[in-house]
Amino acid sequence: MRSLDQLNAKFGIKNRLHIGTGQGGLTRVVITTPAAEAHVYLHGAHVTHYARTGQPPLLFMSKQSAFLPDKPIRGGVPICFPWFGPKNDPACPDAPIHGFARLMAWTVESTSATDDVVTLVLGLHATAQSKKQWPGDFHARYTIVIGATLSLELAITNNGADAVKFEEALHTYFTVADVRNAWIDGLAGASYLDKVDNFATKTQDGAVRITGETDRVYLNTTSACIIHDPVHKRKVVNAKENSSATVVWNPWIAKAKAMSDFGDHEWPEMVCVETVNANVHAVTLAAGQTHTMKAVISSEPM
Ligand code: TA6
Repeated sequence: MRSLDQLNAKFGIKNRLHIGTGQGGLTRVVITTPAAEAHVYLHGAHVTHYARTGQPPLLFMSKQSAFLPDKPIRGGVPICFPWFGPKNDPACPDAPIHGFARLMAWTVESTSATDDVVTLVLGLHATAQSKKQWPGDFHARYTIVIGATLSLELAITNNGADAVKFEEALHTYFTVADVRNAWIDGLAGASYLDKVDNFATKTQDGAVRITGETDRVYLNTTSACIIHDPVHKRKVVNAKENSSATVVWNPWIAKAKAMSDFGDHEWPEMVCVETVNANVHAVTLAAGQTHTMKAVISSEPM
């Protein structure tokens, strides 16, 4: 693996992109543009921070998150791949929740900058270890564009001889001043699986408001979601491409207490609105083909 000096010599961009040591000694890319700043860890290709200049961060990060090579980072944008949730495979009892991509070391494939934006491309290939949990011979390419918006594009290429089926998610944790005062538009009328009610199928009536533990998989929806945060006086938009499901999650009180890497009192400060292909929207990819899913996050005054 390249040293930090070698990485910066090859990929660093003066005043725009620097690769250094972040929390837990993990390698972190710090990106600065006129409109925004961002932090990205090579561990899991994990975007942990994105803030428009002069504004509170748009992404939530738990103050209790682990920063360890064998643990997922709690907050920001975890990448879920090649499955979402538990693997539910008796042959693979140790399979990590949400797949292995967020636990693996990604590599820097390229960097570039214009006056307004910085682009960072990270890559991940199948390994002998990953194939023990999922047989796909894949290459994942994650293109992160930092500017007045945060653009995240996950491209999965099937380099194997057989078709593969996978699930994927950009499991984005958004910051809100108080989730009890926020609401989410964009899902009205959508059908969802309610994971806190035995996966019962329900229909969303109007805006989504968080009044307790919330864990919903909205199906057949390609809509952008708008998180209204009246306290921060801003609307945060999660627009997406090639994603047919959206997950909304807040652990609320009991679940927050049950997570060691999440503060007991942090649940009001966040809501996950996730860009997903899972469940009936799992992706089947023929040999040699590439599937791309994208989320574009932006904010505007309310
Ligand atoms: O996307 C919501 C969810 O599937 C919840 O059920 C909860 O498990 C959350 O993801 C966090 O999962 P994690 O493995 O990151 O603790």
